[in-house]
Parts: sequence; structure tokens; C-alpha cells
Amino acid sequence: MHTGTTLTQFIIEEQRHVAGATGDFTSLLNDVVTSVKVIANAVNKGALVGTMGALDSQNVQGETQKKLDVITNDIMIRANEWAGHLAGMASEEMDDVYPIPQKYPLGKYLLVFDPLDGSSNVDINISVGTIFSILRAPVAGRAASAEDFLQPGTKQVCAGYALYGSSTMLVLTTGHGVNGFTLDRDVGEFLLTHPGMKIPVDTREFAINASNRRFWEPPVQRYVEECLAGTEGPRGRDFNMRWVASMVAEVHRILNRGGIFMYPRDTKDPSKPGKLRLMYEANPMSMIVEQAGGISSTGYERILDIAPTGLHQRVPVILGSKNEVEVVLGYHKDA
Ligand code: AHM
Ligand code: MG
Repeated sequence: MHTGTTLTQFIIEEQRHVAGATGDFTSLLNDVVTSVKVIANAVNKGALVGTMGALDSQNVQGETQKKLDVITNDIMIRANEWAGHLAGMASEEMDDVYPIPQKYPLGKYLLVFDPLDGSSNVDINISVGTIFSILRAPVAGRAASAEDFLQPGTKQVCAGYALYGSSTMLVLTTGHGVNGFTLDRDVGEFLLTHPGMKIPVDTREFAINASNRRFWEPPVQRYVEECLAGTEGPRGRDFNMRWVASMVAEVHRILNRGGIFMYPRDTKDPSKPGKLRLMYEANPMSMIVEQAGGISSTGYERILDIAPTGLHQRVPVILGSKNEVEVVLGYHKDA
């Protein structure tokens, strides 16, 4: 039985180190944690409560929505709209900014999220997650516009994800390292189980959807070919490969045992310079990865430095163990 630091205690203790902190942020984070607990419960019930399967609707990106995509989006909204900490919310599942209803006060933060990342996995009982990012509203107490959200990832106040796997975990950074908490369902609290998470700098494990191989750019083709060539190839060692198709699970594996994850630029659909979305997938994960000592890049530039142009903008993502990502970035430079 783990009786260590609870997430609530951890957040409050962190707040004590921030001069002039009002408790607003702590309280917002607590609401996010509540939504994650409710989502964990919904995901965990699975087929028992009739929430499996797809809807007829599509999201703004033309992807078929799962029932749970919509349910979890609603859970995030309901848990976070009322307390007066937010000036607006944006999500993978909503075309435009979600305005805080008039009956609630407006706050100084913006919340961006992917309520159920990897949802193609939900019907087959494979890990999915929630990804979130907290930004400061340019003007506190004013209803946020889409432009207000378009801040580079370096401006994030906090980034985190929940992983609904064999256990439910919440991994969090506020810019002072990365900490992981595991949900004790009996107690109803997240407990600090993974303090100071650091990504090993070296790895022999890569993750990429190899069915897109013919569409990749030459530097990524070269990198993967060299990994596959193993001890006989230029890298002189064997590599292992993984692909969960759930970015949260992929990043979590990398945080724990190292690795490199790539959803690189490809030529499959010229209108999409990558699959993953900057604001609620790439940016929060990049902040976590960098805070854990890893690197996150498009291949050409640091993801956190990108000036966003749209809420649902897509970017190529190459992230993970420092030394391995540097190899891939070197191949981009060579090309
Ligand atoms: P989603 O937000 O619609 O679930 O899509 C994002 C997911 C990531 O979690 C994962 O890395 C990727 O899509 C998998 O894509 P693919 O099905 O092309 O392998
Ligand atoms: Mg997603």
C-alpha cells in the first residue's frame, strides 16, 4: 500500500514556491485531475455501459468520432468551465473555441486538450489517454478568441497527460521537471509514484507507423533503414520496434525506458504536414519530453518554438531520447 504524497498535496507544495501565487492555478489543476478521474472511470467501464463504437459525426479534422471522444470532451468541459479560472477552452473535438457560459466568471488561464487520444484503440481495450496544456490568457477575465490560444509551446504554464492503461497514471510538468502519479482507485487519489522522471539519453527502441514508409522524407527513410540493418549496418547494433498507435502510451514508454517516437512529415496528403496536432498533442508532449531531458523536433525545428497559425494545425513530430533524436536531426541537416 502506497501512502506517499498525494497529487493534491504535491500541487499545493509546488504553489508555495511561487511568489504571489493566488491558488487559482492549483485549483484549476485540481479540476483537471477530477475530469481525468471521471474519464478513467468511463474508459474503464468499457462495453458494460454502451459507450463503445463510433458515431455518425466527424470532428473538424474529418475523423469519425467515437462515442467516447464526445463523452470525454463533455467531461472535460463540465469539470473545468464553472470555477472561474478559465477564459476559454479548445479541444481536438471542437471546431472553435469553447466559450465559458455567461453564468460563470472568466479567469486568467486557457485550457487546451485532446480528451481521448488514441481513441482508435478504445474498442479493443488498448491504452488511451488524455493530453492537456494550460496557457495564460493574454487578457485575464475576457472571453478568449482563437487567436488568444495561438501561443508557442514555450509559453505553456503546465502540460500533462493521463494514461488509462493497466493502471491510470497522470504525468505532469509545470516547468520544474516531470512527475508521475498513479491513481489509487480505492482511495480516489493520485499518489506520487514516479518523481523526477528522466528519459534515458540512449536507446535501441524506435516507434513509427511503418505502413507510411513510402511517403517519408529521405532522412527518416535513412534512419529507419539503418535501425533495421542492425549489427550488420552502420549503427552496429540491433534495434527493437514498437507501435501502439496511442501517443500517450508511446511517450509514457519513452519516459520510463527511453526510445524515439516519430510521426514525421510525409507526402501522403500534401495538405497535412504531419498527423499530430500542435496545440493539444505535440506542444504538451514536447514540454514534458524536454523537461525530462529529451528532445522534440519536427526534424527541422524545435516544436516548442513554432508560432501556431491555427487551433488544429498539424506538425511532424520526432521526439525522445536525446542522443537518438540528434542522430535523426543530423540526417535532416545532411539532406
Ligand atoms: P487521435 O487523436 O485521433 O487519436 O489521433 C492521434 C493518434 C496518436 O495517439 C497516435 O500516435 C497516432 O494517432 C496513430 O496514428 P496511426 O493510426 O496513423 O498509426
Ligand atoms: Mg489525439
